[in-house]
Amino acid sequence: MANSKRDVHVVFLGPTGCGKSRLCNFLLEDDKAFKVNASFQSVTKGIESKWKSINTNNELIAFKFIDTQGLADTTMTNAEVVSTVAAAVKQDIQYVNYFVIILRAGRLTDENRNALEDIIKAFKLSDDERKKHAFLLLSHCECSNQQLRDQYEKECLADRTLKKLLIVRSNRAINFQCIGLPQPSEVNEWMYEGIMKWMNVQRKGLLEYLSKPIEGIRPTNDGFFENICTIL
Ligand SMILES: Nc1nc2c(ncn2[C@@H]2O[C@H](COP(=O)(O)OP(=O)(O)OP(=O)(O)O)[C@@H](O)[C@H]2O)c(=O)[nH]1
Ligand SMILES: [Mg+2]
Repeated sequence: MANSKRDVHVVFLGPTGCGKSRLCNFLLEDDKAFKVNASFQSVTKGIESKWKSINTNNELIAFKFIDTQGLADTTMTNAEVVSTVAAAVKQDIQYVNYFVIILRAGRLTDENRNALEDIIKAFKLSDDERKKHAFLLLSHCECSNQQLRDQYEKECLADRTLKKLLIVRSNRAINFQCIGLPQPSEVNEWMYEGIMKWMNVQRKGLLEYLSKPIEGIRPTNDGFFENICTIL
């Protein structure tokens, strides 16, 4: 039995098709929770959210995962998407514990860079205090070995946009992770076992990070939420 209970609200943001809905479904352990599709236009519209409770270290954590509409889409400007998403998030929850920013590993296109700059600006994520609420994930890394994942991390730390989000300790980005979440039905049968195993390792690592209360945060304007979250 858990001794205490805590709500953790996590908002997933990123360019269209980067894998936000796929990641939410994976964390929810429900492939049908949110619609996932390879499409040029944003599949998710506005926001969608779902709860999942997880018992860790004598604490029951009720996660609210908030999937959002992708930026850099062909039908709406980034400014329109950001304001639609921000308004919907504010209506849905009173505070955000973590903003998970997802990007497909590989070269950063101008469109995706602009989308990230707009996200960082809209939610003030380059601010030293707010950065503690940001987590950068590179998706589509299921075939990348440790050396390549380390190289991606270095490239992100050197990138003029991505480095604004990252918290660095001993030359490592602590709020960063590479993930690979192909649909199990599409995985090459020779690689299936290994990829499935790695997926479970990733789920555990990410949920552990998101479960940790954020330390050193100044109380927010009303003090009601103490030091674990931020007001939008
Ligand atoms: N191989 C691989 N495919 C992935 C990964 N993440 C997502 N995909 C696939 O990429 C496509 C787009 O994923 P979605 O989760 O729908 O992307 P999204 O960010 O929610 O897109 P929008 O809702 O349009 O903004 C789907 O076909 C997913 O199965 C990954 O890490 N590896
Ligand atoms: Mg989606």
